[in-house]
Amino acid sequence: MDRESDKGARGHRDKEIRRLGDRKENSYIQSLFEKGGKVKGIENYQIKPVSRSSTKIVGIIAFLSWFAIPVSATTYEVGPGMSYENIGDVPLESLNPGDTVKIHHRTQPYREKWVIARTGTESQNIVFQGVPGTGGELPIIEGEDATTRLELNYWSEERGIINLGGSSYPNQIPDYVVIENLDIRSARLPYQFTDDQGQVREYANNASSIYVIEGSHITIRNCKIHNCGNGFFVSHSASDILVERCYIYDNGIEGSYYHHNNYTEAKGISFQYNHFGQLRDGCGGNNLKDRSCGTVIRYNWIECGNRQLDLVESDHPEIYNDPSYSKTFVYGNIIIEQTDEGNSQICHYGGDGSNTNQYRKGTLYFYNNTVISKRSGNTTLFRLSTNDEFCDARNNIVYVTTDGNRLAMLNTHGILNIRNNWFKTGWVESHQGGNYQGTIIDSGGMVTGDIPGFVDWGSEDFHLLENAPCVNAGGLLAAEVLPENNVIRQYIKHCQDEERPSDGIFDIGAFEFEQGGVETDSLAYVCPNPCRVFMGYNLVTFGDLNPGCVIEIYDMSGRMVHHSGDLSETAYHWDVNEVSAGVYFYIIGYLEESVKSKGKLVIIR
Ligand SMILES: [Ca+2]
Ligand SMILES: [Ca+2]
Repeated sequence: MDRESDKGARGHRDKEIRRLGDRKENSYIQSLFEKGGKVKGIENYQIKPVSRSSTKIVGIIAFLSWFAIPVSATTYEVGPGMSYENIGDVPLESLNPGDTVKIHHRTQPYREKWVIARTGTESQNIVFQGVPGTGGELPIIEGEDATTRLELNYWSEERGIINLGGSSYPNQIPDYVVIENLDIRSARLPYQFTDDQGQVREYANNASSIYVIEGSHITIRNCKIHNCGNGFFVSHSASDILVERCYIYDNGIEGSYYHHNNYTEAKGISFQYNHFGQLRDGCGGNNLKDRSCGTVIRYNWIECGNRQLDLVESDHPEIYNDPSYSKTFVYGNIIIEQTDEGNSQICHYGGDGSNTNQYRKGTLYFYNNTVISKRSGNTTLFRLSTNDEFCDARNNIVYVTTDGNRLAMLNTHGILNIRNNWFKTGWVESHQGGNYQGTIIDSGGMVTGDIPGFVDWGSEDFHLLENAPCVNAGGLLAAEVLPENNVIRQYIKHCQDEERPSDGIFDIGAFEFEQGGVETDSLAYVCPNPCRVFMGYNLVTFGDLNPGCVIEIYDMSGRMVHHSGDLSETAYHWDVNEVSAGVYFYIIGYLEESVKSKGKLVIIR
């Protein structure tokens, strides 16, 4: 049932294609050839399916042969008194790599909508860039009563304000496109727009601010996305999508569970530094719903929604057969159930359709998140869809405001490995009684208590106090997440980020205590530092030690790479011949005493 809005999208597109008349047919046949498709009645012209990169190479060769003279990048200035009064005045059908459409803030919204179906390159993106007002106000792209440049000719116009791909003219598959600094709003019923034929039409209920039909290397940055059916939507033909620093809120359809702030299905998608806020009043959709492979959700603030995270299956083989489908990374996020919003489950991982063979069935790596539930009744952290779904949960704070026994880890199924998490005292495995068939593996380091030690509950400052039980109580990350998905940043309210302080031992949760939680003893020295192995230095000396100490050395990921054992001398030499180049952290500690000294150590080879 939950797939209805998505299925609706596909069904509608099929219908659109079937009813294509002369206007769109030629380019549709051409696009089928480009995709290696087969056209009935003209089999002689059928080409074998080719990989996307081969298609791209063919396209590039054709492009180069048609345009022997390189085209230089153009900046189109849009706004009051500029060369282009409206966005639709820009020749959007002939944008080229490196072109930028600068949309300057004005008091009145731009009531315009368009398609992006031109291709940039890795070094020369096509950019739609809002230029904020003097107070930082983003230019507004208003879907209600928006008009469309008549030169454009694309389908699924009722599904988005800015569409990517799915177009007859122009008809490139967008690649390397950036959309940034825009406030994009109001695409859903009952709003209307004027289409590329000059006809007034209504939006679909599942319309989006940005509707990605196809395309690669698409970046959405620093946009506000609100008052739509689905806020941001990506369909399965897209790949390598990045959503960062966006405020996505106030979307959904009243009484519907099938319209979400975010609804995506792509081959490779990352969300970072975003603020996902509440849906529209009376809307039952999820906050971040995703059916992608290669999903990374890190350093976001995600509050409210039926479920905060709904990470379910794809029914497209190019996605569910991709190796990255089996690893989903969720880390460094602040995830909040603010009141009693809909479902009591925070994170669903697996699938929601009838074919369980297509479920994710891999591992959800869920670490260094701060999860808060203000529900009056039960909260369940994970719904893992079947016992083939596995979750590795480390270094997370999971705090409920009510009694601890209202917090369950699992719903009915799944295997959960827990390590170095802070959970409220009294937490239970499941609220499902006899229906519970899951398994929890306690791998150690767990901390429980009544309060995790937040700086200020009232202002939702979930940084840690110096004496918080979560400080230096974290553990190692799973080897599978390193190095690419190490926890090295942390969120700043809102939509910003900073380097996560590091003292070599993870704190539990999304924030590291600022001062590192350990004292510095200036008496000990470390030399040479940096240690230049290529110049013949292969020993690092720790001097002026107090006898009885131990030295521990960690890499950037928090993994201990060396332990000195108990020392009885005042100096210690670490042989770095076999040690990789990089930044390390050392901690000089004493048995039965608190840590005394720490610092960074750099090895250059
Ligand atoms: Ca909820
Ligand atoms: Ca620490």
